[in-house]
Amino acid sequence: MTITSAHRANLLAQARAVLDANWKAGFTVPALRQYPHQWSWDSAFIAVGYARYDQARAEQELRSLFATQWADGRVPHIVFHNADPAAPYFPGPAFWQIERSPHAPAGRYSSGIVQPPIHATAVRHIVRHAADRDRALAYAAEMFPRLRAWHDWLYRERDPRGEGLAYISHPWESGQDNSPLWDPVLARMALRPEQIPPYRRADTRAVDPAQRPLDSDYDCYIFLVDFFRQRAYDEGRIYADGCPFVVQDVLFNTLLCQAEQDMAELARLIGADAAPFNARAAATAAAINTKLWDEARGFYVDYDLAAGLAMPVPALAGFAPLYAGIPDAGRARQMTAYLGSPAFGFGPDAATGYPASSYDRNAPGYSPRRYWRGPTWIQMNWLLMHGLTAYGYDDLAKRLRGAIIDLPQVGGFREYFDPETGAGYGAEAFSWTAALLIDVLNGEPTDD
Ligand code: 2M8
Repeated sequence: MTITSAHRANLLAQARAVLDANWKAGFTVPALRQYPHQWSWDSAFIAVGYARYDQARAEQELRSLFATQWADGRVPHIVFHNADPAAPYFPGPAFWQIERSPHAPAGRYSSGIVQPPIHATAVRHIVRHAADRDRALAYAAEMFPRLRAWHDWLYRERDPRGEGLAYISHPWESGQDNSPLWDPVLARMALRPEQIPPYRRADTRAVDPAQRPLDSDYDCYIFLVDFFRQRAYDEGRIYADGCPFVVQDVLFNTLLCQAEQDMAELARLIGADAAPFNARAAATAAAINTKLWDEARGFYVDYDLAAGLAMPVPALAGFAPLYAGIPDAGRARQMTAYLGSPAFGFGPDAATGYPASSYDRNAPGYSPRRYWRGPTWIQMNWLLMHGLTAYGYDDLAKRLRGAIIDLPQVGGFREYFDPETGAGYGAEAFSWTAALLIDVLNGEPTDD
């Protein structure tokens, strides 16, 4: 699976054009119509792409995100660069009301929840590929205290029992909004209409509702935001008052574990102490291995802290620990036996489609087009591709790399893809699809 240099140059130009169109003089929106603000983990993936050809933009992308970091260290999942954004997105600043929190930065606007912590990983990537290494090291030193405060917040505010696992308190915090992972937790919430504040969705104007979450999912999302703002985004109160969504998520903690490993490396590069980061990474890896491993199923499962229950749902995210080197070789073998099957779009021939579907194709509630309930996502492929390569599963890694390169050509630079046909769904001209294609193509050999 090699491509000619002319073909590669053409794809790179298309991908850069997507990022140029989404660049807003200082940050990049995930997609112009659907997501017209700055998202936390999107910006990290986008910086990974910029790092390959525009170091200044890569640096600026995360600098602008962290400019709205809260005084307590949290990095909000959306930054609104205007108080009253003209672009329709719901919920906007008027709904989040972050000014209720004493920790929210004055005169800035954001959501009050977070997303997976992959930012230190992105900064390390910027340093690794920097054209100007001295400047990149100065940048790492500039970002280092902010990244540390962010991780400190997660371990301080989201790990009340000191287990080494940070919990998430909203499906949006997982990045996988309507994954079947959350179905049992949301069903248990059993909301009454009077508990849900009035609201109107904006996400189904530009995208077919059949490719988006259900209204009943949105009711839960909005109820939770209301629950948080009523408690001034005070994590202690939110937890003590019985927040119904408290989940120790595999993907989130895997990315935290890898980010702590990357902090250790950044510390070494700038002459700081790496030991505390290595210690936290090891504690989180151990906790993932003890608490979240499901021996019978052969993959990792989330834990519902509110109900005290393991969540054995066959989502692709259950294989994420490969990315941070968490499973031993035996577990990796067990995991790849299932992951590398037609259930996730791997199979003996191309007829099985485009791996890896975000959810087992044979499991109840699978949909090839409804967002996080089956479609293939480029950033999940990118994470797993790295994990599988590190464990020596080169054939599976190659399939994922192939899908990252093929899908934008088959379905366009879309947000997600039909794992069976490659058709593109969701937002058009989607930034991380372009950014991670750029990253992968830079490591791809050409046949001329
Ligand atoms: C999606 O989530 C947002 C809410 O944060 C939404 O649906 O409005 C998710 O796919 C998430 O992972 C992503 O960061 C965001 C922007 O691309 O969109």
